[in-house]
Amino acid sequence: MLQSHVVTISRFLIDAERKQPHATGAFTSLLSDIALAAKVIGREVNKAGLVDILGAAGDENVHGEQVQKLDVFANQVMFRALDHTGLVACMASEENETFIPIPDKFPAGDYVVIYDPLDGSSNIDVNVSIGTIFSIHKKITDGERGTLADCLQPGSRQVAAGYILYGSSTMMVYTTGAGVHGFTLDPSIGEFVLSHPLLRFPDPPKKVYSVNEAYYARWSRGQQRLVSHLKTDGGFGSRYIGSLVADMHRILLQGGLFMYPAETQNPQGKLRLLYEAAPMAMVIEQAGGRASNGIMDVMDIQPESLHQRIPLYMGSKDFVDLAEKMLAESP
Ligand code: AHM
Ligand code: MG
Repeated sequence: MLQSHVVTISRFLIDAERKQPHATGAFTSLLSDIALAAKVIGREVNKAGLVDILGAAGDENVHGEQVQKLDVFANQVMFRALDHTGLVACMASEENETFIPIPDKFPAGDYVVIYDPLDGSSNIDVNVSIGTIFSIHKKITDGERGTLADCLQPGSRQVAAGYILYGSSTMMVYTTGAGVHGFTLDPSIGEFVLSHPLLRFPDPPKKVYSVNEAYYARWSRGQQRLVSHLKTDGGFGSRYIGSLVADMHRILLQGGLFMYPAETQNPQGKLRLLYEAAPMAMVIEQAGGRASNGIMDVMDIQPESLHQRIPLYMGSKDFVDLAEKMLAESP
């Protein structure tokens, strides 16, 4: 029996829509479509360990069907959940080199959806949590259909952003600019239910930093000093999963500092502005934290290309402030 206090994501979205006098329902529909894609991707992620039994990627499974790589599958699911809706002007995906127009056979809409369909996918084989990240903008060009320029907008112009974490449970966390809300998938009813309303970074935060310290020798002097300070005088502990959504989700719930700095082999770091940094930054700021490239707010960076990378410092505000200060002292 459905307990009376259970709030599904659909109900939550409809309640939020009712509070907006001019809402058309488009936005509610868009987020519902993403939630549906998340359930489909989550179902396949949960079966990933069965790949030896059912067939590996590129093989035929026991049913004689071709088995797809999970990140390719997730990319298609996101696209197909949104392409026909008439709500989307164009899309961009970390898996596609160029921006993705809406097929001519479908009407186009006002929203631009940018996503990383399966971030951390190298963790799939070892059963570690992975995630989907999404970012939504309004189209800014005049044409009927979206263009590359519509995708290259700074994070501050996002109208919504969020992520789905495929972990010990599947969670969808998003913001539309009025706080951050988390929903946990109840597999018994197949619904995301509100489990973390109005998420805020804890105060005081847990002193934990999250970085791939194996790159220490390739960091700037400032970055080396920062991490040395955190673990000695700062009294920080360390946790690094190597899966952005999982690392960031932990930091959102407990506090801490996530870093993917510049290093000599990757002078702009590894993570991508549009697919990873900007959407995470919107969630983080809405939860009272900060996201920076070490010099300025991620949300203020004007993207120059679809797959642009940036160094990334995100988490509890005081820790990101400290990182910026120490990086400026010895660049
Ligand atoms: P991907 O987009 O190819 O999956 O790479 C992104 C992932 C992030 O989830 C994670 O924060 C980072 O790569 C880890 O990189 P590294 O192995 O260099 O520490
Ligand atoms: Mg990624």
